[in-house]
Amino acid sequence: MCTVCGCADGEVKVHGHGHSHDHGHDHDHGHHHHHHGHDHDHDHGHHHHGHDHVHFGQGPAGVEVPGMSQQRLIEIETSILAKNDRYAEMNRSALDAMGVLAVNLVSSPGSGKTTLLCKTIEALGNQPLAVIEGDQQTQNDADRIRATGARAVQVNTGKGCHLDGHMVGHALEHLALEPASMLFIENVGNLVCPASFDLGEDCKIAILSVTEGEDKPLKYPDMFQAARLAILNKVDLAPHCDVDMDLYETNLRRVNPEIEIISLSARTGEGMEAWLNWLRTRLAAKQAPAAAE
Ligand SMILES: Nc1nc2c(ncn2[C@@H]2O[C@H](COP(=O)(O)OP(=O)(O)OP(=O)(O)O)[C@@H](O)[C@H]2O)c(=O)[nH]1
Ligand SMILES: [Mg+2]
Repeated sequence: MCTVCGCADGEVKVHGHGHSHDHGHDHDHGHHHHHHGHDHDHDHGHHHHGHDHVHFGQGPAGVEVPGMSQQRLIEIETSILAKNDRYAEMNRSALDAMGVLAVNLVSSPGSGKTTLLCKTIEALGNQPLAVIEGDQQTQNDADRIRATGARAVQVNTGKGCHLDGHMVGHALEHLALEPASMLFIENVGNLVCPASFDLGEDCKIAILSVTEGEDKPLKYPDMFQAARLAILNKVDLAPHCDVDMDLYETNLRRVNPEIEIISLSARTGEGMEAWLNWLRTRLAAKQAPAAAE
């Protein structure tokens, strides 16, 4: 049970280049279900709001687990995230040292992350890059990436609902990253849990397709607060779906006034140039500190 995201966690398998390894690693977050707080002080911190509204996220921990105190939940979450952050910092140091731009693509399932990546890889031409694909099961997405000619490692999280710093560290061992390359990390499709986990990336990019509904930033604020850029994908479908593009932007900025927004269609290519320029600018900025030395 992962109290950071409130979900059950599982083991990881790292698959690379056609052969599969079952690393029997210790996963820190796989152990904490043994730490049941046997203190019987149940925090019934959920709040009833007026009519027909029960809110379980209003205690200090922001989540409730039956039988655990809010204090215990905070201790567990702090410990999990502290361990994750150590792995993430190791990844970040290694990536920074090579001037690699690493972006963490987060979204609900099916928003178009892999489609966008395939189109991006084709458009970037000879730009050195690599991809880490996160999914609970299957190598489908890594296969789709490899079909473009790019290097890809598939990480299967099993019952896990997000990539973490430790998984990405092992995936990096399978990728001989070139200096000044781009690393795209496609997270498990999930608008909740991946928001909490630093992978050592430069930034998170939230993909939101126009068919998902304008209220999604308001319903899943953590994800959109954690993201530096929001991509509004599938704009080709907007005329068919009665969507209000301005309302998408208004709601994104309500939860994150700093967020950058690019609207595009991975299918038709509309808006792709703005996205490619965004990537090239971020990669150049990544080289700047070394150049200034
Ligand atoms: N019309 C339209 N369809 C798109 C666009 N981008 C992706 N799709 C379609 O959306 C579906 C899901 O796309 P994927 O790229 O698999 O989405 P994903 O986010 O990688 O999905 P998961 O990895 O399963 O979370 C596919 O049928 C794509 O062809 C787009 O810009 N326009
Ligand atoms: Mg995908």
